[in-house]
Amino acid sequence: MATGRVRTTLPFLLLLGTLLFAGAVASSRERGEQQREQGRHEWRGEESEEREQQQEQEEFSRRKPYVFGRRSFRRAARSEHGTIRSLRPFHEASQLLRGIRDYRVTVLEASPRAFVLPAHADAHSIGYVVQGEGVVTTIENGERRSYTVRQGSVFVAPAGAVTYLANTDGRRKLVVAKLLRTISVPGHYQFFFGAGGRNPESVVSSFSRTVQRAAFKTSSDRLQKLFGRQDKGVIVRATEQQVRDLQRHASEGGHAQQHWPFGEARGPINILDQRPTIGNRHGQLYEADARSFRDLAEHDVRVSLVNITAGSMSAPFYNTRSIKIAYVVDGEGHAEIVCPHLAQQQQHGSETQREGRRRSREREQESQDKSKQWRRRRQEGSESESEEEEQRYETIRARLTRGTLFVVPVGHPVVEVASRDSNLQIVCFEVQAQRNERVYLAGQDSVLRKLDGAAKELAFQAAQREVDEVLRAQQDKGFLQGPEQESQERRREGEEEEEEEERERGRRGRREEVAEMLLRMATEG
Ligand SMILES: [Cu+2]
Repeated sequence: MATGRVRTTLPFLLLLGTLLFAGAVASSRERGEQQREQGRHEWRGEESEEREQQQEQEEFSRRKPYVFGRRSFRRAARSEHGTIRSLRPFHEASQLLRGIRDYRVTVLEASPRAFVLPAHADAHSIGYVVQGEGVVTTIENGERRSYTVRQGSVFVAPAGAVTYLANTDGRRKLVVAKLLRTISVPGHYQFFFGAGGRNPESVVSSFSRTVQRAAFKTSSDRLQKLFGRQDKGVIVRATEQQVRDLQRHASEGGHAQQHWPFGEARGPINILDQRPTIGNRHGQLYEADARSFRDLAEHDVRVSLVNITAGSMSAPFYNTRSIKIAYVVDGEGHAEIVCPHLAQQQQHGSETQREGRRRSREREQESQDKSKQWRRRRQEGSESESEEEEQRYETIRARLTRGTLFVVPVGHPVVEVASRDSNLQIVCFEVQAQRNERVYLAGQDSVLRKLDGAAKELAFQAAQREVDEVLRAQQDKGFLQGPEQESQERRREGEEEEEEEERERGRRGRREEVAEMLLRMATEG
C-alpha cells in the first residue's frame, strides 16, 4: 500500500516541480517582454493602458486560443498614410497552434494614393484585397511585373522578390489581408529596403563607406545624399501623376477561366469573378487554389471568400487536412468551433487553475456553453473514474465582427452564423490545401447520411428508419437557414440545459449526447 503511494507521489512531485519551474521561466520572460513593451510605448508616448489590454488579451487567448480580436494585432508600421498591423506568431499565442507556426497574418491599410515602399521579405506572401483598388509590382527573375488589383484579388509575392504597392484610388482606403509563409526563422519575418534612406533605412547604407563607394563607383557624398533623404516611413503619399505612371504599365493579370497548365497567364486572379464552388440563397463560397491559380500551387494554400446571407449559416463541417485561418472582412455574426483539446486541458489542469479559469470565464457573458455546465457539474463532485475515458468537447463560441481572426484546426467541426442584420464575409487562407476535403455533418451531403444502415443503427442505437428521417430533414447543402432569433435561442438553450441536467442524473454517456447534438444540428433550421 505504502510503496504504491510512493510510486504515484514521486511522478506527481516531479510534474509539480516542472510546472513551477516552467511557470517561473515564463513569468520572468513575460516580465522582460513587458518591460521592453513598456519602453517602446513610453518612447511612443503611450500609456500602460495598452499593456493592460495585452494582459487581458493573453488571459483571453488562454480561454479561446483560436480566436483573435482586432486588438490582438500589433502595429508593425505606421505613418500618416497607412498602417501595417501584424498578429503575433500563432505558436506563441497557443501551443495548440504549433501546426501553423510558419504562418503569419498582417493587414495593410493604405490611405488614398498611398505608396508602400519597395522591399523584399524572407517570407512568401499571399495577399487578398479586402477593399479598394491598387497596383502591385513585383520584380522576380529580373523582370518587373505590375498588376492592377481590386476587392477580391488574390496575389502572390514570393520571398525575396522586391515588391511595392500603391493605392490608386483618390478617395477610398486600400485594405489588404496577407498570409505570410516564413521560410527562414519559423514564425518570424523581416523586411529589407534597398531603396530608402533614414526611415526606412536602406540596407545599402549599412555597408561600410569603402564598400559602398566601390560597389556604386561613386563618391560618399553623392551616396549619402541619395540614401540619407527618405524619412517619411514605409508608407508615403504619391501625387496623382505618380499614381498614373505606376498604373500605366500595369496589366489586369486575371485569368479566371483559364486553368494554368493550358494558359500561360500570370498575375493575380479575382476570386469574386469565379463561379462559386457552393452557392444558394443562404450563401456562397468562392475559391482559388492551385488548380485555378498557378501562383498558389507551390504554396499549398487555398484562398476562399465565404459570403453568408444575413440570418443564414454555413452547414457544420470540418476540413480533412487543412488548417483554416479565417479573417472577417465584413458583417457580424458568430462562429462555433468544437475542440477536444480544450476539454482535455480542462480535465488535466489542476483544480486551482480550473478554478481561476472558471472565475475569469464568468466575467465573460457569452460563455454560457455546455462546457461550463459540465465543468460546474464536475465541481459539484459528480466526476467518476470512468469519466476520464470519455470523449469530451469544448465549444468555442466566437463573436465575429470586421477584423476578427479565427483558426480552425484540422478535423475540428465549425459553423459560421451571420447576424440577422448583415451578410457575413470571411476570407479564409487554408494551409495544407492539397487533397483537402470539406466534410459536412449536416445537410444534403452530410457524411452521416453515407453511413451503412447497420452502422447508423449501431452508432445511434436507433432504428435506421428513425435515423434517416432525422438526417434527411435538411434539404439544403453548404449554406443553411440560420438559427432562430437570439431570444428564442436563449430560451431553447435554457430548455436544453434542463434536459441535459436530467440526462446527467440518468447517468447517460457523453457519446450519446454527442450523437444527439449532431442530430439536433441536422434537424435545426
Ligand atoms: Cu482542438
